[in-house]
Amino acid sequence: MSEKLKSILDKKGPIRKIGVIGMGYVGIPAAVLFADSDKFDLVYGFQRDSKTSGYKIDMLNRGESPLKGEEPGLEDFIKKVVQANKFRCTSDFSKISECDAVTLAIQTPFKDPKDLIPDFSALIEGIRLVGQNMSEGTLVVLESTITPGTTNGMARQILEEESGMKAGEDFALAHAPERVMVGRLLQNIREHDRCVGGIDDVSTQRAVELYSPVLTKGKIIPMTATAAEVTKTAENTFRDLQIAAANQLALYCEAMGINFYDVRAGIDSLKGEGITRAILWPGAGVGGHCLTKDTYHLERGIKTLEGKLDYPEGKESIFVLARQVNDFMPRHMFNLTLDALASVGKKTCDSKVAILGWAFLKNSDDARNTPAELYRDLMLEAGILVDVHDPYVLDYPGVEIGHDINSILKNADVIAIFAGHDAYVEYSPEFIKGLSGQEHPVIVDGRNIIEPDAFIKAGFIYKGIGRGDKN
Ligand code: SAJ
Repeated sequence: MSEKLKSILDKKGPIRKIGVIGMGYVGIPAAVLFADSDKFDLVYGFQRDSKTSGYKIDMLNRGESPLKGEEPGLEDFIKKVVQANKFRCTSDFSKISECDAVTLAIQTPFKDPKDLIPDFSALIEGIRLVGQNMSEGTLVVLESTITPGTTNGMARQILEEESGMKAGEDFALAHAPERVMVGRLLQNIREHDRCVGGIDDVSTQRAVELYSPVLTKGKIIPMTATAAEVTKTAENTFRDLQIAAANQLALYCEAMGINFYDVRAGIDSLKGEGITRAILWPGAGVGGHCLTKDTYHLERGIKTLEGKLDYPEGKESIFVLARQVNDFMPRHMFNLTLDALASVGKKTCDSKVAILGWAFLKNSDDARNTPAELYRDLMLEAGILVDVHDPYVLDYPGVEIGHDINSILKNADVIAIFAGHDAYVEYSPEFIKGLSGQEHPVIVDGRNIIEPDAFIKAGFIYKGIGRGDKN
């Protein structure tokens, strides 16, 4: 326990001013919830005034949300805290010096998963800006999902270099990983338990002071910074593993000519004490900014912490294998599509595919690492025309996103469902067939949202993930 840091914080008093770096899916809801708490006086949302994201600064200061998907309550909250003058968005990072606590919610993608090389450039730039501007006694919190060992390693080092101060003595440092999902950002922050891990007890306690006021149902789970890093990367890795298990079982069910969903209901029926089971859902693939990379952060943690791992010799990590199974699913959608086209004697070069749903999650505008991209690339390579529809995703680099379903479905030989948006559930076989103009259009359901028999009765060639009974 650093008495020095404790006395600095005691003199400084409670946290009143907060800085949140990174106005994205994590930073915006976090900032407005801090601002809405009467424990805190003012929250700065720090955003670089860049070509791609600078527009967010004025939007937020006008009380508008830059996030396009369904985010219940977020826009009202932004308006409320802006009108109450408790939240300001700025690109003036020198204001960090006024803050008692600064959180970083910046993307941590991987440059090359195979060699476990992360792209920490944006995070490092953010940490440098904090180090250059922070004052004595500031609490710095990393909310981004990071490789175990990063808080006490790289982050600490950069902050000490840039500030000339010592972590755990002159300033506090912690990791409090975000656990938000698009579509439920505010709810997740308030209702999920929050793991808070300091590099020392004083830092942990200061971070507990920061997060407690925003939790409604959730409770704080204090731990060490490294334990918090492993908790976050592992919980996403386990989710990815459970999805991979469902996908593998679905592929098996297809091969055996049975319905995965019957099997799932069967397995799910085993109830009772001591029986834990989470059979998740197979599908067209796993996208997003989290499950697609956190496994690699966990794997890299062993190296970063120079851990001595005892594991079956020459055997692949089941976590990495799970990644490969989930990354295979868009290719499986491609294989199902080719099988279906062949069954109606259609050549790929004369065919058109309509992809329904570019977002990686239903009813969201978030298309990061969307599984639909690999499928589209494979189709184009095979000489097939591809049109893409999504009601939420406005645009995407290198891909034209259509918003008029009539023109997207027009003359489509294949309809491939990649996101289960509510709008798509409403479309009847007659509506889709009418627009496709085909006698036997192909429909490939990657999210199990349509009723196979209704489409088969209407003359469709149906393919569905896990539907060995109908494919
Ligand atoms: N998916 C399936 N089958 C399933 C569940 C999901 O194929 O049964 C697919 C989805 O379609 C999507 C991808 O996986 O393409 C990811 O979906 P998700 O529901 O995991 O959404 P994320 O990645 O936004 O949220 C996860 C969550 N992690 C856990 O539940 C352990 C969320 O709580 C985290 O906050 C989030 O990652 C994050 O930010 O880390």
